[in-house]
Amino acid sequence: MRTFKLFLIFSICIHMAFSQSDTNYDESKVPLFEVPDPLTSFSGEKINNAQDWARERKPELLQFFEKKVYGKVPGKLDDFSVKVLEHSDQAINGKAKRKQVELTFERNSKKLSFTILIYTPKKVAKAPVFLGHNFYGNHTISTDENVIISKAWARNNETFGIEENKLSEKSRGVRSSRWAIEKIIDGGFGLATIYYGEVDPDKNDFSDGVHRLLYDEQQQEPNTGEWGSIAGWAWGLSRAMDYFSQDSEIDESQVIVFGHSRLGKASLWAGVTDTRFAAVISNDSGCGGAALSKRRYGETINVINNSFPHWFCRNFRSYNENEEALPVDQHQLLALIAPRPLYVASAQEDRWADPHGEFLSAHYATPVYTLFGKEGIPSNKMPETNKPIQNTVAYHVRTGKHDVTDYDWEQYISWAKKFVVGPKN
Ligand code: GTR
Repeated sequence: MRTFKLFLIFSICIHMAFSQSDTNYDESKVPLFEVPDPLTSFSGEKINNAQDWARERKPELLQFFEKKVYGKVPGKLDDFSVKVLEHSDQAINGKAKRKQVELTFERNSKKLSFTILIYTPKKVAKAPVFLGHNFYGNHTISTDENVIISKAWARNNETFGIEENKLSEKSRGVRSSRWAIEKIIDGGFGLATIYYGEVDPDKNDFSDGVHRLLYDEQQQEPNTGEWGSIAGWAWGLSRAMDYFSQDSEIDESQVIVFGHSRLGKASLWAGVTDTRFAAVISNDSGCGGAALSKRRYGETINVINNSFPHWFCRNFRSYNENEEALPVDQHQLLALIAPRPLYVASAQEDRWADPHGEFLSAHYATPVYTLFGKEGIPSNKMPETNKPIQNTVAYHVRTGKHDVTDYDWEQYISWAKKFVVGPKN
């Protein structure tokens, strides 16, 4: 166990804790806390090898995060029908194939469909693929005019021309800057993406989206301890993985699950719960993602549970303003991905997501990677901005804001070539 030698200053106005004015951005005010040891079990037993980790420690940690943080999926929902809505061999300047595949799930006379937009490089017969949700519809990730516009509910956004919660032509390509498709294709990777609102609309309303397919009669919302939206989005990523196993153009053993911000929280949870994902990327995932909760820097558990009551399971609320009671922290979530490659990325100006807390989390997950003979983030000293550390666990903090940039993708591509596709370390 290690202790931060930092001072604790109590917030005077606990009741106001979810207003941003109370947000702590001062490193010297980060509370003193012990970092829970990933290699000591809840009963105090020391874990010394990969077998004991897999047999004893990994299951109890996984169970904790499932019961107390993200929530349990209350049943199986993995039968689906597949419909190829559109495909072409002439995408991305003739370098890629495009496919739009709709998966449909049915349960208790309720239906859910979502569409995966897939680009694969023509030069690779069976491509490794980056898979991630997008925030505003598949048609926003590029100017490709053949991408089908989702009919699902979307958050209004004046800048993107999204009104009355409907997506339209006006928003085509508005998020192109976040998806370096050409670089991905040129790098020999495919890209698959899903509009997360088709899996579960991002609002505090459990009458729509995937959750309702698993309700008992009369049930209106998940029970305490059952899945919130993050687990719902992670579920969608796993179903895309199911589909990939039947698509001959995709190498299902080389799928890298990716996500930004709330969708980075979802990619982490998907990577933890579904070991078929070969590697995991968290881009600026922050609180409830890669960042250590006990630091209470930037967004806190109380703030996130009050702003987004539908993201986590209700049990997580017992840690509002009560991080010291948590027997775990998010570095142990990261450790659950071991020995698979993991990339944690931050942005310098994204203080809300606590870049330092994201870095430390990757560092404190490292002893578990070491058990497997893999290299993590050995030093507790944060690297300079724009100086990535790329081992099986990788980390960078780049200049700029909360976003996904070409710089981020360039790092992910070069790292994935080495640790996912290339000779495994
Ligand atoms: C913020 C939220 C963050 C992060 C972000 C995003 O409002 O507080 O945890 O998820 O949204 O997803 O862009």
